[in-house]
Amino acid sequence: MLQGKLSHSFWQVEEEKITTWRELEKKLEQNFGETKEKLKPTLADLESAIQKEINLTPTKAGEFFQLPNSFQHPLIYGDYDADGITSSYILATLLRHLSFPCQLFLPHRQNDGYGVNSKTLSRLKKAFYFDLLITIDNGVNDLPLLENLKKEGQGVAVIDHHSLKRQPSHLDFFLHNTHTSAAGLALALAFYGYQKNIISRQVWLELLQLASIGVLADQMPLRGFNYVVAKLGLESLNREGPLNPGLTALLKQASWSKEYFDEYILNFIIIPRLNAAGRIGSANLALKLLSTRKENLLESLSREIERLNHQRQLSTEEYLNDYQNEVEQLGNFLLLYQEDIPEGIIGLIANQLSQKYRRPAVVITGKGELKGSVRSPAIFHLTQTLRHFDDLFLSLGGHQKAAGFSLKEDKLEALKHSLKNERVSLKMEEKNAHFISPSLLEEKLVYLVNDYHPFGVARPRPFFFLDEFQARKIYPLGQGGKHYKLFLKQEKNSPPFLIFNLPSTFSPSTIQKLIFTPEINHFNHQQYPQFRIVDLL
Ligand SMILES: [Mn+2]
Repeated sequence: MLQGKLSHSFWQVEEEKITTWRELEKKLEQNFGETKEKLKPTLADLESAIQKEINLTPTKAGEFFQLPNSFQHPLIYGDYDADGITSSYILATLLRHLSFPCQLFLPHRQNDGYGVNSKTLSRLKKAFYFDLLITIDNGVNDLPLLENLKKEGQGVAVIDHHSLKRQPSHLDFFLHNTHTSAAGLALALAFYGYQKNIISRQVWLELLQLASIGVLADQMPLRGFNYVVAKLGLESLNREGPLNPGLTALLKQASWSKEYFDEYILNFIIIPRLNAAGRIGSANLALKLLSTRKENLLESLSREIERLNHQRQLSTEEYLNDYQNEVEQLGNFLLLYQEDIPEGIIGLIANQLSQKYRRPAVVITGKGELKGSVRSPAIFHLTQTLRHFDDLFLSLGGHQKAAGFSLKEDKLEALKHSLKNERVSLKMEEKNAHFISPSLLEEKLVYLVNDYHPFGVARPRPFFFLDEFQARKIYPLGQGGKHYKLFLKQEKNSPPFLIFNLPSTFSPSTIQKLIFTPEINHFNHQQYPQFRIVDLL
């Protein structure tokens, strides 16, 4: 999003101008904490990350591969978001290749809630016959219940990445690590399956592609293991195309025809659609889509998911419009409570509000027992801040930028009061921009930066500041006079600069100081290097 003149305080421009390629390469290496040589990870890098970072050794993985010796009927208990769905699929595929076919259950966001509870468990026992319950992407929050189940003679395995309060005792298998997402953990197990020829290369690559989706969906820092998974997954998506037919069907319904895959397609096309199923329908739709190979089902399920995604977008907008006057300002917080907002979209609405007003936003729904979701664009730890009034909540969880809670309705006024008196700073994250000389504005800059893909959490996209821009040629793009392609006067070999949504206070010929990011436009199997202007100073 183009910030226009808003942004002086937002950009942190380096003082020293980069004038040589060597300096630039050093800057990028510093930025990412990696040398250029390490940017092409291999399976050997993945294996060492699995052992060192995920702490999954061959011996430990062996325990998992032994489970079929003790049990006959496994049931996977997953989660309703994109990480929960992809991790459940990866694990189920691995079990199938172990000749240990499993049943799958994903809880319903509204009806069951997150994790395992005794109500859902007794429902499960009636609906399925299983002698081994495998929770994935949940479980560490419900250890007492699960340990009890184990005491009653039931097999229990837990694979989870949420923060652990204490070590479990007497489970049949326990894999826990907070460095990656559940899909990352499932993939680490599948890696040993691939190594032991339990799964073929084709299946391995399909699972790798899906794991890259799960890791990005849960916003894991793209360093070490997560970086290798994301990089190898995207590489395979580009080389082999999507290997999961459900993914192909989903992209077709989304009218995504480009042959090129990057983090944008994962973050903005695939992940919201997988999540939409669990937000306003049932996550089982998305899991079924990934699992089926039947043409008619691929068609009908992907169509239904596309419809749900559209509905999610519309209802987020509708509720925002209908209730914008109901948003209360409480100190530095915004709060919206309406009992009829669907639980699946309160996080999306909180996100929109926090982006629009640049302050933390709380959106609450329900009656009796309320559910809340909080998002913040500012630099402070949201979940830790909310813990200041921990005693108000029935439950509270989350991380720095996002939190979720449940609360008794009679505590709502106390919550409002506490938020109003909570003094959080509204300082926004500054972004770094390297000051660059026009002499480096060549295609080479685009390709150097491109090697560091994918960008994301803990792996920020590089931005550059240019203070002596002069346009040689200006071409309007499309109608409306808002988008332009500009060519630089000083460097004849420079790729074009593109600007979208030029604020009306600027004319393209007067642009002098700008922030841009190098990128490649993939079109018709061709690569077009370009510089996208993201801000004007
Ligand atoms: Mn997860």
